[in-house]
Amino acid sequence: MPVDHRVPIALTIAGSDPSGGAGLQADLKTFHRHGVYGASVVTLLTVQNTLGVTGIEFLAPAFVAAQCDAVIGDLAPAAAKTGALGRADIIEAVAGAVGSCGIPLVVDPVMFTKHGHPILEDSAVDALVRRLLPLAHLVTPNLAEASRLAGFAVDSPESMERAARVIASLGPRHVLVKGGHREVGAMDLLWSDGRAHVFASERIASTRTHGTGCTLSAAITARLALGEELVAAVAAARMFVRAAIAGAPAVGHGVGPVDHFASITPIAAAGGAHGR
Ligand code: PXL
Repeated sequence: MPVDHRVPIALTIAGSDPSGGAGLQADLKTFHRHGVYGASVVTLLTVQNTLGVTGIEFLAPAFVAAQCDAVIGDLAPAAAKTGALGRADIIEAVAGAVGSCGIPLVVDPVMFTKHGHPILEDSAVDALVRRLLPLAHLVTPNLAEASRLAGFAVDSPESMERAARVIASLGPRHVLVKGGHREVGAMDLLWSDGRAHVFASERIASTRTHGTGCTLSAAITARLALGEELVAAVAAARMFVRAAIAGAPAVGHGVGPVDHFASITPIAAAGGAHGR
């Protein structure tokens, strides 16, 4: 007999990393670790391992849109995120498919992989800004992405806040500028409802950091699907990624993945405590 219980559902719209550390594979593992049922719409395929990316192939925009429609129409996810989108026409297709569905959308504006391989065509940044950022509940740029979106160098706490304000003016409700690539410490800045929340932590020295950005935005999305409020979700998702970096397993010969088995903080749910 099937058990008739409901499970929170989260959707990722992202690229595939066959080595399993980043992209939609990291998102699904992170959703699962949070007790959330994960669905995934594929936008592009990479040939990739921990040593780098050697190939990329894009799916047809209409095929991406059809996947979104199929999953959203049937499963009604409680939250969604986007990862690597690749090209302007895929962004247009995704924006068209998710625009009217009212699901809180976390946009990870992925532009490059850890090895510096472009995963968003330069010409697609304009489509990202025009079509996707206005739909975003939260956008999560790292320093390089924040610089590109804001149009000036972002390399200090002061410029992170300035960039967050500029990016917020492009339409997203909340902006998380991730400072993890600064050498001096892991400081992230969340611009939310007209004020800055600063999250500062000691930097963890590790070369196993493949997929940290994907894992962070997926953890936030999972927590939103569970009914957690945004600031609490960001704080707890950061802790998950820190634990995942600290416990990263030995996988592959290059920049290895983080530990998707890391412990999660219980959900501080406003609505539905899920208790896993
Ligand atoms: O972490 C960014 C990212 C997103 N999506 C895919 C990736 C990567 C980084 O490697 O491979 C598919």
